[in-house]
Amino acid sequence: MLTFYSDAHRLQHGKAELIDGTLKPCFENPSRADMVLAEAQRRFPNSVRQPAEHGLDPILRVHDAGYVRFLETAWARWSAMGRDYDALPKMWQIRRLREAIPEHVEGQLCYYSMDCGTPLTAGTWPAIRAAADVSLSAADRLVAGDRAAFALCRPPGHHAAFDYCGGYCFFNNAAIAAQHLRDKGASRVAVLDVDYHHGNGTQDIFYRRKDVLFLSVHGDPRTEYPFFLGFADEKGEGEGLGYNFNFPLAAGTPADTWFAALDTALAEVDRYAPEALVVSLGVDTFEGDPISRFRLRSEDFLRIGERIGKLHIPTVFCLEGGYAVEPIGVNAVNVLQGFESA
Ligand code: SP5
Ligand code: ZN
Repeated sequence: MLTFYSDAHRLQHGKAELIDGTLKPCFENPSRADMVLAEAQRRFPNSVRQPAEHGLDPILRVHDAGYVRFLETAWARWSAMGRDYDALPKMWQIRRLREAIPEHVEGQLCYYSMDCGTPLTAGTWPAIRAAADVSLSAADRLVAGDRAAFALCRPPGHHAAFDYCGGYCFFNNAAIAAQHLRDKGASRVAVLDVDYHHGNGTQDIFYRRKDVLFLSVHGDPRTEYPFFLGFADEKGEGEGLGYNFNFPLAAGTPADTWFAALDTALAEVDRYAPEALVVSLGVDTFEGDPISRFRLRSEDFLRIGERIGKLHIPTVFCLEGGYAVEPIGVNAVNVLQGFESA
């Protein structure tokens, strides 16, 4: 399968995130994509392509126009105040505070953010535009008739909702690809999220819709980030009721239990019979991940790909999390190879 990749990911290189009470070097950094690209080139020679520019329209199909405009203008407004360091929010519009959007860029940063682990930098805007183009270009391969494509997205996307960023994510690359596939004629699209963390952003975007099925296997939000979404009783709303599936698993869950949940999710995908599948491919389920607590080994990622491949649905893989940098390439590309061998 083809891999879509842009060097522009490097422009998103935050200095620090707030984690465990201190500012630490960002776990989500450019070396992650370097490792995945090197492994994709090694195992699938001559398979890497540049994305095509798609403009803002496909992004505005799933994101709020005010939020997109904020991301486009934020760095210029922040740096105009003489700040040459990354922007991080430090308060939230929590219970009983006013919902009005502030005028000041700092207030807007707080309004449009979910956490303080997602630095907005000088290069965020071009990097997230390129990541969206990467996922859109991969989706275009399915429209052209390919069975699968890999979007090597960075920064990741699945925590980004209709109108907020967080969890290292700004634009929801997987949701943008899923909507694009709908707009190009697929009547039903499924998004399967296997990242360690719940795909709260993707769930948010499609929660009231039945034309996009969302399923997520992830660490139980009672103890794991993002804490405030991802429970099993979130089933969708209105027309979308019955088209959202969450499979929260306790931190420490071993591979066999994880695969049982994956099989239940895959059975739901099969029942829905989508014309296309988007996989939010986080590999932070790996036993060696520094911020996550599942126990998958590198061989297990081959099995994930095999099981998804057995569905025989045209599939876009979008890279999400995975912070054990040395093995991230082997783990991610194992999924692709398992898919191709199925
Ligand atoms: C795309 C993605 O995987 N985003 C994940 C964002 C998670 N950010 C907060 C993680 C907090 C983990 N706390 C455990 C610290 C271990 N020392
Ligand atoms: Zn994750």
